This record gives sequence, C-alpha cells and structure tokens, in this order.
Amino acid sequence: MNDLKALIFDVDGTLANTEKQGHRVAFNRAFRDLGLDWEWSVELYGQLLDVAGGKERIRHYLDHFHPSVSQPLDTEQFVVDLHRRKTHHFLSLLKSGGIPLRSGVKRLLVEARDAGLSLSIATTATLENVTSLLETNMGKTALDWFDVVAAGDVVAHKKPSPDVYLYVLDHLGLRPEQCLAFEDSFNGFSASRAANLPTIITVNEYTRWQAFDGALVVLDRMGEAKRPFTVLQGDVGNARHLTLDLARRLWRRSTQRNA
Ligand code: XBP
Ligand code: MG
Repeated sequence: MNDLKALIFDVDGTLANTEKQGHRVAFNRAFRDLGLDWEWSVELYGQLLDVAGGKERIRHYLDHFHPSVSQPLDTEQFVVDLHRRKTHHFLSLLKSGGIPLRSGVKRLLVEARDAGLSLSIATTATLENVTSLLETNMGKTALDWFDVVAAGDVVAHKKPSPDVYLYVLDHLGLRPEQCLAFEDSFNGFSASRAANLPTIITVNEYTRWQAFDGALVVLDRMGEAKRPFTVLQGDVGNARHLTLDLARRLWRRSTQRNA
C-alpha cells in the first residue's frame, strides 16, 4: 500500500498572494526605472499571467502588445536587465513585510513536517524571490524545511510544462502517486497533472474562474478553524479547513481510485 511521502508546493498564488500587489507592482516600478511608459494594470496583468515566468512574460508583452520602445539592439539583454530590475523591486516589497503567507499555509507546513513528510517547492518564480518570501515569513532557516527547492530557470521549459515537477520527483526519488501537489492556477495544475501528481487547488482572485477538472479539490484558501475555506469543487465531508488529515484523506481517495 502506498503511503503519502511528500508535499510539493507551488509558490506564487499558493504559498502567498504575490501577484497583484507584488510582482505586478515590481514590474511597473522597473518600467519606470528604465524610462518606459508601460503600465501593467490589474486587468492586463491578469491576461499576462497566462504566460509563466517573468522574463517570458516581458517577451510575450513585447511580441504581442508592441509597446512603445525603440527596438533594443539586444532584446534578450534588454529583457534580462528589465527583469533584474523587477526582481530588485519585488525583493524590496518582500523585505518590507508586505507579502504574508496565505491563510493556513504555515500551519499545514508545520503539521506535515511534524508528521515526518518531505516538503518541496516547484515554482516558475526566480529562486531569490522564493528564498526571500520564505525567510521573511518563516525565519532565516526557512529553506531547511524543504528537501528540494526547484525554481525559475532550473528547467528550460516552465509551467504548464511538467518539467519542474519531474525535476522535484527525480531529486526526491519518489513516484508521483507517493506525493501531493498544491497549486493555484490552470498553468500550474496543467504542469502537476502532466506529472501525474494528485493536486489540491487553492484559487486566488486571478484564477478563481479557471478550469481544474481532475483536481482532488478546489478551495478558496487552506483556511483556519476560525477562517474556514469555501469548497468550489470536490467533496471534503464536514471539514472546514485544510488539515494534513484532510489532505491525506483526499490523497488516499485519489490513489485508491487510480490503483
Ligand atoms: C508564478 C510565475 C512567476 C511570477 C513572477 O510562479 O509565473 O513567473 O509571476 O516571478 P508559480 P518571476 O505560480 O509557478 O510560483 O518574475 O521571478 O518569474
Ligand atoms: Mg502559482
């Protein structure tokens, strides 16, 4: 009988709501630094989030929205420099304490670690963003909680490609059916599902209306006893927040169904 061995977490939108008031604001500050008259509104950014990866998102914007910029001699260097400026601003926002972990995340991490489960990260975001988010919210030893932290360019193909999840599974030496993934977006779920990982979804304001067919459950948050979740898809019995026990029950139901 398989047992649940590892939890694998997406970062942006799952561990913390980093996009609307974090990454988006950092991009706009970087545009101003470089004298660009670009402005990614909340609505436009929601469209651009269909492209995972900050550098990939800038390239997509250049190619598809033809913003006013004198054609840089070296587009790739332009994108790298702009993205570096953006990361600088995002790290400043994190350090100011402006981006907390989502409801229930820390509690679930503690429950899982106390139960001896392996914890890992599988994200499209830049590693230094992940490190800073975790250390700002969980202290200087935060990274020690995680056996594998797979971030950004560690794989050539970002989500919705499964590569970042396959990278984590390979480094853990585990099969997907021994693990449980946590995601927030269609792109992310496409990646975890392509890696055959049972997946729990916690949506956010950008992803609430996306399709998650095949997810174990779709929630609006992991929640707490005093701040229960809302179930958008799936059956959790009379549970009111995502405990390790509930996650295990959902995982077991899924692996028995697929056995
Ligand atoms: C979400 C992303 C990231 C962030 C921006 O990552 O697509 O690219 O939007 O971060 P995930 P960077 O949901 O997989 O955590 O600018 O560092 O890419
Ligand atoms: Mg995400």
